[in-house]
Amino acid sequence: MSEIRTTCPYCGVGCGVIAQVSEKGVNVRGDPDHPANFGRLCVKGAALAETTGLSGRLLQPTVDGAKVSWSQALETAGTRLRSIIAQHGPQAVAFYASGQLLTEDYYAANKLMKGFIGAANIDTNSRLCMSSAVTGYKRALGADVVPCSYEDIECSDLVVLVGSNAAWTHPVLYQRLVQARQTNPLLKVVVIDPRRTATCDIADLHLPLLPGSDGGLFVGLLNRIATDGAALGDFDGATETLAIARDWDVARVAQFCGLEVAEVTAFYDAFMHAPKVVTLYTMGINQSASGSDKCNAIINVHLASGKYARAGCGPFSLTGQPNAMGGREVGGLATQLAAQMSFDPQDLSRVARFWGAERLAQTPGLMAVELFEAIGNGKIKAVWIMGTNPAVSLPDSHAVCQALAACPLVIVSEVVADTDTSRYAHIRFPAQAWGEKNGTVTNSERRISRQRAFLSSPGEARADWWIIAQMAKQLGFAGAFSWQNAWEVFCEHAALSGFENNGERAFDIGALADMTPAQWEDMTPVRWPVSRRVAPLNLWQGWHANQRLRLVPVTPQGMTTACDALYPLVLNSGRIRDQWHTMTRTGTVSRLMQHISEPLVEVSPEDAVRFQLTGGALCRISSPRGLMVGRVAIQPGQRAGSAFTSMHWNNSFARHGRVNALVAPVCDPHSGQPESKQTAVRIMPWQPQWQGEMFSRHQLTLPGFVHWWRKAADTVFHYTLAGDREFASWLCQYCTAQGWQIQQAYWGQGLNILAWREGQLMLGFWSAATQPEIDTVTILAAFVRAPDNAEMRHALLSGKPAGIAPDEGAIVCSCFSVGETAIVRAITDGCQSVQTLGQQLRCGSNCGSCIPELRALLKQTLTLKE
Ligand SMILES: Nc1nc2c(c(=O)[nH]1)N[C@H]1C(S)=C(S)[C@@H](COP(=O)(O)OP(=O)(O)OC[C@H]3O[C@@H](n4cnc5c(=O)[nH]c(N)nc54)[C@H](O)[C@@H]3O)O[C@H]1N2
Ligand SMILES: Nc1nc2c(c(=O)[nH]1)N[C@H]1C(S)=C(S)[C@@H](COP(=O)(O)OP(=O)(O)OC[C@H]3O[C@@H](n4cnc5c(=O)[nH]c(N)nc54)[C@H](O)[C@@H]3O)O[C@H]1N2
Ligand code: SF4
Ligand SMILES: [Mo]
Repeated sequence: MSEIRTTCPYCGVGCGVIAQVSEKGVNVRGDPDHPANFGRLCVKGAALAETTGLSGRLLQPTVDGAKVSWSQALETAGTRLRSIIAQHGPQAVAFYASGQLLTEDYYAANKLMKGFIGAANIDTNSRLCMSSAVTGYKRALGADVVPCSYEDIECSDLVVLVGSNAAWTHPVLYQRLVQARQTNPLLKVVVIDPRRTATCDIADLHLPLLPGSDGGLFVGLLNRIATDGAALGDFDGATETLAIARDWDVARVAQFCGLEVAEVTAFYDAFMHAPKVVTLYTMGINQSASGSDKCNAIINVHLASGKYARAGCGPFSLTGQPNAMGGREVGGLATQLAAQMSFDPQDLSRVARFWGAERLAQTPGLMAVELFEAIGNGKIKAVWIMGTNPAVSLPDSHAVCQALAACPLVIVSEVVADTDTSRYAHIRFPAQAWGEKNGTVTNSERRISRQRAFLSSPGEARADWWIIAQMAKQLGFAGAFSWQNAWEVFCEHAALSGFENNGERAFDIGALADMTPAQWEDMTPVRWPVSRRVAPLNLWQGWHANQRLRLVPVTPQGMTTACDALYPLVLNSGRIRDQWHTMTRTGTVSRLMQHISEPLVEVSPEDAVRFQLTGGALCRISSPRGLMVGRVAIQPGQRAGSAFTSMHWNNSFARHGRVNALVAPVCDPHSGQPESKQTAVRIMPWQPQWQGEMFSRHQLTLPGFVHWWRKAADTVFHYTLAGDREFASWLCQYCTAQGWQIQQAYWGQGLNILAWREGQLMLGFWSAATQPEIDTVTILAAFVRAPDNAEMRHALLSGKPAGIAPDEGAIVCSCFSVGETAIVRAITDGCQSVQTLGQQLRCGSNCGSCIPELRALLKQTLTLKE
């Protein structure tokens, strides 16, 4: 049995993982020595072993739908790319990469595109995620430097979480905060979010501000700091910045943000009185048409108050993806050069000399949304997409899909065979997945960790950097891409960061360039800089030419979208606890689907009345761009006038599940980041003619008139269905065509169907006027071992055979599969705290992500009991 230390491939916390491989399979646990997590894992990390199976994987290259060898695929891709470049020039080519690639992959892609193809049209999904934060830091500090570490959070007096649902999205870091609060009861927590999230569980103060209004809140705070006597003259831009802030008194802020004056004052007092403050900010701030200004409004208050560059202080943008930071380091964004350099003449010359590149791109390239617009209008004729699923994650999905459908050459590097994006690919390259690949990632606190392979590569899967290097050879650049392994790529990247760097450039890991292969193998997590010069980061000097930090004048802006009588509601979108983005990996693990298995649309009780919505019923949400179907969840923590849904569902897991079908491509003018969090929509109840649940041994292509969601189940495919047209005849025809025997019966208001092949249950369908209540456990058991006699088969047809275990309810604790029913029962029977629930049922005793929900159930059930 071997044990390998590696890093979790999900969020930017960057937890260390120990993977064990034995005859029994893969087992993972948290690495107790990793400084990001000290042994903890959240539920997604803990379920990593379940994602290492090969079902659904892309294992062989394909060209125009046919499986081919690597040499055929590379040759065809090379010929087609060369011909497009020869005819239309390098600007007709684009790469669209991802913060989920390893640093080595990312470095290789950036080098090929900017240095050798000779255009800077390489952008990444980090444009949808971190680019406002990058702009914020660069404008204030002169470089993209995150000036905080996780320890700062633990030793602070006040932690402000703004636009972050860290309890669900950075769970291990959140648990570190929970623990710090237990050790230090004086540590206070403020959460700023239009909705009451699980993160609010530990908040001393929650400000449910109007969507998009954060700029006003922080500009008003700067006014308070100045009024209380801070010396703002120490910064460039102070006069202009303060001139605007002076107009933002508490009354104006309260009105702009839709908050009470007392709430705003309470926050300002807490900030002023706490000697040390860390502000954590993520997508509620970045994903906005004024996202970079909001980032600077936050940085401004930390600089002006001096709560910066010392332990327990600072403006801390948390990265989302495991290697968003690595992407920023290698210059993966179209607006940067490699090693965090810019397009100024000195940097251009330096990079060109280092690479030996004769046609290095001289100007920035197109940013994500512009890039897909350019594909749509035919300016870009070839795009290579690696490690991201833009058909789901970019705004205005229909336009993105149309653009891809019309693009003469779409290449996709993927680990999964079928995604919404790869359906448009002419050429598909199979990439190594987590557990198979080697390289480095950098987490939110600038800590570089190794990802190490512990599984051999299945089929024809190859490392992403290798695929890029092979393509470089096809295009005639073999000499500059002759690496034999990821270590060589990393050393080149490290050397470039230290090349002619006397401290002018913050990103310097030059000292790592000399690592031997053995040292690289044993590399332990390290925060940059790791320079050859002994020089720590001088955060007070920054990296502007005049060595002064800047306050950036911010005029607060609300959201861009305007609600009106037709589209009266603001739709907010984000993450749920147990899913990762477009679900290609987490969506197939049944344990991770038990918490929330459908696209829920959370509305306030007021809006439920206003729009005649019933909790648990279906609804349609639409904007001028598109439509989405979800299930209504009435949430008192939801601000009236806005609704929330997740960003995860897509055409591989649902019909009409993509939230980005509704979102307009409105972007921040400085960072190019789209406003994914605020879209004006209309919401309507949908009462279909019938609703059904279906389990099938095979994946089905359902007819267009049926609405469906696919859910992970262990042995079979589970679909939730609904429709306005009769479906049973289609289904019977399908089963008959397979040669299966059909058993059907009208049951209540619905029709139920079972299909058998030689005594084996192949498919089961249960329908009703509303969602049919069925016993999933028994049904799944019937797929493993078919009922022995006709009576039991008939009972199965009812969907709720008698004498079976009661329904678990929604799974609250995914680590130990503990359902709501059991938890409520335990509380009714006397459990009064999260601890006793943990002792009795084990729930909440592993990763702790479900503790906010356990607390909510305790509160709710104990109140009912009283
Ligand atoms: N479980 C899980 N975890 C993840 C991911 C995942 O897919 N699943 N993805 C990772 C990635 S790439 C990222 S970027 C991070 C994102 O991490 P987060 O940013 O924490 O996640 P989101 O749910 O996108 O949005 C955070 C919050 O912003 C709030 N918000 C919306 N509008 C506003 C506003 O105007 N003002 C304020 N103050 N708040 C607002 C939303 O209500 C939401 O609660 O998560 C990472 N972690
Ligand atoms: N409305 C709305 N839209 C959003 C957001 C939002 O909050 N609201 N959030 C935005 C944010 S912050 C982000 S980060 C994006 C995320 O959106 P995406 O990046 O599009 O989502 P993923 O599902 O993570 O896509 C990663 C793809 O890479 C594949 N993959 C995994 N590992 C590898 C590998 O090693 N190599 C290769 N070649 N492929 C691999 C996966 O199978 C998957 O298809 O979505 C953005 N879109
Ligand atoms: S907190 Fe993030 S990095 Fe850590 S185990 Fe969970 S998903 Fe992985
Ligand atoms: Mo992200």
